[in-house]
This record gives sequence, C-alpha cells and structure tokens, in this order.
Amino acid sequence: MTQALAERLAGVVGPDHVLVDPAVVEGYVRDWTGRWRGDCALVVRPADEGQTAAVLAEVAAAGLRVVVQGGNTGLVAGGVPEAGDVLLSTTRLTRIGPVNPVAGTVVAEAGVTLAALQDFLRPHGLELPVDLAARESCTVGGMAATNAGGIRVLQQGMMRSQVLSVDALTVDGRPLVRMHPLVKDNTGYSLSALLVGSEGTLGVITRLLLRVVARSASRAVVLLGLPGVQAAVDVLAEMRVRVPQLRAAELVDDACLRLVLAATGEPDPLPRRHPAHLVLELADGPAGLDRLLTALAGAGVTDDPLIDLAAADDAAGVRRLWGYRDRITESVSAFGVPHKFDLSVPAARTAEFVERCGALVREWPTRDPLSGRSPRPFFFGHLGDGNVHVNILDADPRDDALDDAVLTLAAQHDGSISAEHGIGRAKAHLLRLNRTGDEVAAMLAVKRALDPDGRLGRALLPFDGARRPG
Ligand code: FAD
Ligand code: 2HG
Ligand code: ZN
Repeated sequence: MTQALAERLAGVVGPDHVLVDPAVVEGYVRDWTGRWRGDCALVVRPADEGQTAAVLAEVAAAGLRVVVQGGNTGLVAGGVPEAGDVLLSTTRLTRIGPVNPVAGTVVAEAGVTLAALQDFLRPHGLELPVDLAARESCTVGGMAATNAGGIRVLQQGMMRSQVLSVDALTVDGRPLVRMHPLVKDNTGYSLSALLVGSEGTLGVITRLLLRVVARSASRAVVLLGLPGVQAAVDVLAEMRVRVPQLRAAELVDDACLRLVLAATGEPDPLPRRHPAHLVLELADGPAGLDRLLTALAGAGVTDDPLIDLAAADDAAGVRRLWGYRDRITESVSAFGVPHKFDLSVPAARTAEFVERCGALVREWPTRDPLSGRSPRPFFFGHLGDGNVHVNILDADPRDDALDDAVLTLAAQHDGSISAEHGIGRAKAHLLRLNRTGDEVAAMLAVKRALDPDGRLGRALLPFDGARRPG
C-alpha cells in the first residue's frame, strides 16, 4: 500500500521528494525539543500549490491521514505524525512576492522561512512585525498555523494580526480559501482568520498575504537586573505609561541567564547577580535610548541601589544584549531534554505564580533517570503580554504528571495553558482547563465540517484522551 502510494506521489513531485529512508525520515518525526517522537509512512515535499493539491488527492484516495509540517520548530508536538501517516512538508513552497509598499503587504508561500522573508523585505525598508528566535527554520505557514507570538507582540500583535488572507486547501486537495489581495475585506466569516491558530487541523495553508511595517534602521535596548519578578512587573507598569512606543518587554530570571552564560561563554552583562531581568526595546538607536533612560530615571529605576542596568544603541550592542534573551531556548536544549510551557497569567499574579510554580518543580518527587538529578525550573518570557515560559530540566521526559501539575497551577491562577505555542499533541487532553464544554463542542463542529473523516493533523484532537507521541 505504502509502496504503491509512494510511486503515485513520486509521479506528482518527482522521486527525490518522496522520502522513505528511515534515517532521513527521522528528522521529520522527532520534534525540535527531542521529547516527542512519532513515525510515518513517508514524507512528501510538493513544490507548488498544484502539486500540493494533487498529493492531498492521492493521499485521500488511499484513505491515509496527513500531518502538515513546516520548519518543525513547533514546541507542542503538533507536527509529529503517527505510524501510517503521510507527512506533507511545505519546505519547497518558497516563493516570495509581490510586495506592495502602498498597502503594506507581501505575498509569501507557506514554506518561506521567517529569515528569508525578512531578507527579502529589508531592501524595501520593510519587515514582518513578528520576530522569534527560530527565524532561520520556522515557516510563515507554521507561524500562522500556530498563531505565533514572539518578542514584539506588545506593539504589533501576534500572527493573527499580520495574516490578512490565505490560500488553503482541504484535506482532499480542493480549494478551501482563496486569497483576497485587500487589506480590508469584511465579506462574511473570515475563513483565513479561522485557519490562523488551527494547528494544521482544518486546512493546508499554501500561500499568505501578510501585513508588513516600516523597518526601523536602528534600535535601543536596556537590560535591567532587578530584585525579583514583582519588581519587573512594577517597572513595566511604569514604562508602559511613560514610553508608549515600547516595542518589547521580556523577562529573564537568574537561572536562565546563568544557563545562557554557561552555554554560550558570553560574559555576564551586569556587575552583580539579580533574581530577575527585564529587557526593554525601543526603535531609533540613540534617540530611543535617551527616551528609555529618561523614563527609567523618572520612574526612580536608575537611582535604585538594588537595580543594575546595561544599555546599547548600536547594532552590535543591541544584538549582544538581545542574545541573553534570544538564546535561552537553545541554551536549555544544550543541557538536556526540557519540559516546556508557554503559559499566560494576569500581570498581577505573575510573581505569585512564578514562586508557586518554582516550589512545585523543586519539590517534585521524580528525577531524570539519566542524570539522577531533581527537576530545575527556568522562568522567562514576554512579560509585556503576561506570557510566562516555564522550562524544566532534569525531569523525567516521560513524566506527563509534571506537565499536568504545572498547567493546572496556571489555570488555578486564572491563566491560559497556551499563550502562543498552541495545544499541539502535548496539551490536547487538558483543553478543558481553559475551554467550556460548549466551546469544545463548537470547535469539534467546525472540525467535522471541514474534515469530516478526521484525516488532517494530529494536533488539538481528540479534545480528550490524546495520546502522547513517542
Ligand atoms: P511546524 O513546527 O512545522 O508546525 C507547527 C504546527 O503548524 C503543526 O501543528 C503543523 O501541522 C502546522 N502547520 C505547519 N505548516 C502548516 C501549513 N502550511 N498549513 C497548515 N498547518 C501547518 N513560538 C512563538 O509563538 N513565539 C516565540 O517566541 C517562539 N520562539 C521559538 C524559538 C525557538 C528557538 C523555537 C525552536 C521555537 C519557537 N517558537 C515560538 C515555536 C513556534 O511555534 C514555531 O517556531 C513556529 O511558529 C512554527 O513554525 P514551523 O514552520 O516550524 O511549524
Ligand atoms: C520564546 O519566547 C519562545 O523564546 C520559546 O516562545 C520558549 O523555549 C521556550 O520554551
Ligand atoms: Zn515565546
């Protein structure tokens, strides 16, 4: 069966783009963190929308399930397939353009990486206003499918705010949504918006019309060392009022900073250790830094003996200071296979949540069977959006009870179990922590309408009792 399908698919995409060699397929069935591993019948890589439609029609005729994958940088196992699935990789859908500077839009195929799109836009003086550390590998299709956030949501919103329209196909290869090249278009339900955040379960996005903004030529960054998470929340509250143009406000705790220093060999940015750090960014190099420092002085921050500060308004300095935040994810992975969480909690409860969650992790009864060490928590994230990332090292990667405990704690603090990475397969069984039975029923009704046989994707569904891959 697989052999016959592989031959038919090779007729569509060429033999080099139907992959069955287990050594090659391995890179597609294991997730970025290394915690989740699945399997699949084959990987197929169409080169354009026509080939994608033909591939989907062949797989539908064979009655198999399709899992769509872009850069495979998702952190909730949404792109991890199961034995017998067809993995449809979008990595050859890489055309970009046209750009429309008047409308502030660009068209990109789903497999275009964020870095490639930014390179394309730079000479036009434009950029996609969503930025994240996986930029070299993550695709705009995957970013839309997960409604990715990143470090500039504070000012520009998540991917949902950037995706104006998409081309998308149904699971059996029929057109589902046609791109409308207009900035404003309120003609009925927005099917494009529905596909944003659908995690590969409702349709296959092949092309996107994206909002772009003027790229600021230079930036100013301040990294503050603070006495704790509550102090970071308090400084942020002041800065939001004093500096309305604030572009980013990121939290980094001491454990994260130590890990980045150990993984990268970079020097400590501050003269003393601090429990928490806040990274603030404004556009316009020197002028931006002036505004930031004036506002910090007005808020009494620069004179506070408990606070240290590092600042930069030149490209190299800005890159260096951002590195302490940007490189946390890769640094965590350098020391083991983490448990990862992308929670949001109300600003007023952030410090309390971090303290309780830290205690929960440190007192957790099981250990990593390999290192024999006890779990260690790391807290960081997009403080300006109330989005706290919790990473845990030295926990047993198969200990799902630890995940359930952390996510339940977030829900008990009026928080969300997914601020930006999505539900994927990792959290599907806990959807009810944040959504009512009626809401889940409505989601299922949409799913059944667009994918009646349940053959598209493994993320999000079933809404209860999802199996852990690997
Ligand atoms: P994949 O991992 O390939 O897929 C993700 C999901 O989208 C899967 O469910 C898949 O089925 C679906 N999908 C992919 N392409 C399509 C398509 N064309 N049509 C339909 N469904 C599709 N996320 C944030 O929100 N903010 C961050 O700051 C952030 N930083 C990150 C930093 C690092 C170092 C890493 C590794 C990840 C980070 N992420 C972040 C996770 C984030 O979800 C991904 O980086 C990105 O959004 C996924 O893109 P991808 O192409 O890799 O998607
Ligand atoms: C970030 O904000 C990403 O850096 C990744 O969302 C978070 O590694 C993580 O847990
Ligand atoms: Zn994040």
